Amino acid sequence: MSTEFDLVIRGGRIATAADIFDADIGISGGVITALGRALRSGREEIDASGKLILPGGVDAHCHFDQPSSDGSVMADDFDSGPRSAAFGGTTTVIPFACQQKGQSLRAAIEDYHARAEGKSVIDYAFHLIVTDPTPQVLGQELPALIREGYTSFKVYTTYDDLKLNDRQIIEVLALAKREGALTMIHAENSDAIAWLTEALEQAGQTAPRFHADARPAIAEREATHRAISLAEIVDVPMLVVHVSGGEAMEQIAAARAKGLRVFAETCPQYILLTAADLDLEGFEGAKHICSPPPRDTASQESVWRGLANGTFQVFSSDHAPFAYDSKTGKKLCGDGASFAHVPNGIPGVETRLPLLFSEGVGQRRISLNQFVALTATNPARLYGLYPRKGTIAVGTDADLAIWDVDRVVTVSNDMLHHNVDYTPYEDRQVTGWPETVLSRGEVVIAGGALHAAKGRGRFLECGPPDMGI
Ligand code: DUC
Ligand code: ZN
Ligand code: ZN
Repeated sequence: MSTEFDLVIRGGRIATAADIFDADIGISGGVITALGRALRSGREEIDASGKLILPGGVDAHCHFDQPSSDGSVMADDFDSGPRSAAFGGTTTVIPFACQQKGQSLRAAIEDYHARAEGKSVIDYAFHLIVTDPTPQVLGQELPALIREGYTSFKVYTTYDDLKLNDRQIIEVLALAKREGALTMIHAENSDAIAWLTEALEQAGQTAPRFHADARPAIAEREATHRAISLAEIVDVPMLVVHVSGGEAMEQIAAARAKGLRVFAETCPQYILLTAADLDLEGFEGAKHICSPPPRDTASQESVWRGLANGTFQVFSSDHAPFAYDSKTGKKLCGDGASFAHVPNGIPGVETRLPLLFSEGVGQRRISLNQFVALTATNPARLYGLYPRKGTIAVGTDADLAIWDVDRVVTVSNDMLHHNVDYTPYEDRQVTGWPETVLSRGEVVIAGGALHAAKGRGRFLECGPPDMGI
């Protein structure tokens, strides 16, 4: 038997959520088998001197090939979405398998497995979206699926085809408590949004920018407070997704100060965009319609503070890819349609890590260790994939991103690999880019090109959430 490693990555600087150290990485069988200096040879070697080696990112909130009741079609499927993620330094994605009302959860999971089969270039797991928590779903299907590796699920307080009422949310939270799963919540007050939308449309205020007025921070704050209260009544941890600013953050911070285990996620759009980005020439603002909407510069500062002070545990993309110039995307109901008929969501799976690295670590708003925790380690822990994913240690999957921290890149949609016809971050300059990306020891991205086969990514069964972070 050869004593050589399959691969040695030599001379790099490694950062995890806890440490920064210089070491070679020995990889065999797709797993890190040694960390140390002057490791023996590998059948293949990568010279990483002068580079930074980070755990591959874990993007715990992205949508691929998810149908909507409005007939919109996502531009990315399980081929283009994960490939785009890999080009941006992410090696694990956790998209959603969304139950349609009236559909069994089992059927939803089978549907999404069929959509993903043979497509993804990196490993993937699924969160469920529970839209129809019938006694059958709560009593049998969900407990069985949790045991099979689907240990997290999202519930909505808004969108008619997705939302649950408070009683249903309580039932789902109680199930999560009984079975040791993690509930993620989209918190916006549906009735307030409906009333505001109607009033705006009646006044003829239908341009994309009015989307932000229809979904104000107060509506997010109220629903966040209510969701936290429901979780407190049930006495179970919960995670609030895509938090947009200070109003909702105050609710989360207050809950945590009381000792409640409320976790929180934020996304690039809440540190880099504002509602002003919805107010572009013509219909162009539709490119930035997502929910909750981006707020103002004070909100951006609040989110940065929350990333630095531990209010947020997770930084995800919420990649929800709708093409702009398309009858199945942002222009579903025509160029100039009311904001209320524009599919919600923006792309960002490839730009998530470089944007946070540059604006966060580069501008000294967060530490390098915090960057790794927010983008890889914490999501891996919360969603039951740690330590296999989300860190660099002996015994873990060799999912690695080798960064050139000095590389200056001007983001443009031409250089990205998603199937969307725009990026919200066009012309933004970043410093630092993941150059070489490995998944289970296999080079997936190098030299700006894809080196791995479509479909090599494996489905990951998630274990119990580790909520001790
Ligand atoms: N919620 C999401 O999680 N993603 C896109 C749009 C939305 O409302
Ligand atoms: Zn949501
Ligand atoms: Zn989302």
